Amino acid sequence: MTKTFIKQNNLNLLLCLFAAFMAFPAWAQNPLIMDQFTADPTARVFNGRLYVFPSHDIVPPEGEGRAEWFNMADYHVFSSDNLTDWTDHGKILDQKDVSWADPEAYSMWAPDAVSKNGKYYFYFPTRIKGAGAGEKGFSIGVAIADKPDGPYTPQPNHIKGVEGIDPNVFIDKDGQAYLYWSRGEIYGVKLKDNMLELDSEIKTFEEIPQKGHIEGPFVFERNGTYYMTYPHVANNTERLEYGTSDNPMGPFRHKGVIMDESASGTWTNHHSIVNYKDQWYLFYHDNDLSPDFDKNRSIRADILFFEENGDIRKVIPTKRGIGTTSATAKIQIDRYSSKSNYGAASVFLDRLDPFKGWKVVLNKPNAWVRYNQVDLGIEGPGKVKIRARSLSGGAVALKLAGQDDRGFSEVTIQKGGEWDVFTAPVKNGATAVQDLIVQLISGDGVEVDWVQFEK
Ligand code: FUB
Repeated sequence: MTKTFIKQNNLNLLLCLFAAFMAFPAWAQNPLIMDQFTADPTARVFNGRLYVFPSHDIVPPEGEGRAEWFNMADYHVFSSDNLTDWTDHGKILDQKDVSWADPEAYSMWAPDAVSKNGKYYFYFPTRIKGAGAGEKGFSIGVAIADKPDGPYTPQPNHIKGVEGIDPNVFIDKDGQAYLYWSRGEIYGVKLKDNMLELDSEIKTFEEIPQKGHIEGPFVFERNGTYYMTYPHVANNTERLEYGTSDNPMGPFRHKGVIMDESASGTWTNHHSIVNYKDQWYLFYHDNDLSPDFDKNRSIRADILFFEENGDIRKVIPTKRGIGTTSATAKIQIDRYSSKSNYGAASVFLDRLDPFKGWKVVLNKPNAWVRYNQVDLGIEGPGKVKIRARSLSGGAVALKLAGQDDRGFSEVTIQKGGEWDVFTAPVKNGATAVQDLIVQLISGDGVEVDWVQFEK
């Protein structure tokens, strides 16, 4: 991983310089962001656009930060209006810009952002200057902006009376704002209209599980029910759980699990739940771009459904994620929705550099992967390009879900073993939003990086 770490540091520097001048597009699928580590995503809808405020895990400069631990110096904000194309608006706050914070703590942990009275309030935890180590040294600060993507001006002091991490602000329908946070337990309090000061006694939610680490509260309301959701270690690592109440200050009745422990073994999870264009989504994180170190995380998103009685249906993490992919984009079929249970796998293009992404390996007769929600347009494409390689040569068929013949295109991958782009014509009739299947139809093995359609 050393090479990856050095590359990541250089990349961070370049990104900061670049971001200072312009916003630029990021990637889609899971993980959502492919050019830097991101964690603890809070998704919010402002002015019809979805914004994500994550933490920004980094590998700190030599001799700084804390080895083998979370290291975060700043925050970026990302946004999208189609959940596929993400814009990185660049850095919105740095530990060095916060006068009350330890500028060398690398502890800009999980944030939140809300809008009130035409302003944007960004809540972030970090370590207080001179407070020493450990969660006890943390408080929560606020930075204010006129636009969701900043510039944000931090308040000169942290919120008086708050010690802890993982701020979450919920504004009820009557305009009352509540601040929740964690430090061993979950706490909540009313906020004054200025969004900067406490306006009630602090309540400890003792009804929420007391055994096993708990943090990261996220409260939202749906149909008059208040959902308190949080990561909790019931067994080995954090899983996402929730309780409900008819009052934002509880008591909350424990209801169940939203997402099981991560299959990767990543110890933390941290999430938010948002409704965008009439669909609910769960934003969370895992260690996709850092398989050997779970403190360098990557944000993900998947669709979330409610049962008729208001219960949350468990979310199964996917590679495919959310949003529709244009057929004319490089479709990363290694982020598949499903695959045959034989001869199909997603593996890194370069194990030493996860930021290069993945490829699909098809190496058993008829092995396939399926990638949902590809927009082929009204007229449909005329040609397909595939970046692929095969030692002994082979061919893949492109099919639409439900097509049982050889599909609407067949692409021959010449024998050789070097990566190349292979093209083939596409039959008429492949139009609209469809689920795409890529299937091995001849040869012993083919690796595919991406698929892209053209007119
Ligand atoms: O990102 C640092 C910490 O890890 C967060 O504050 C926690 O919620 C956990 O995700």
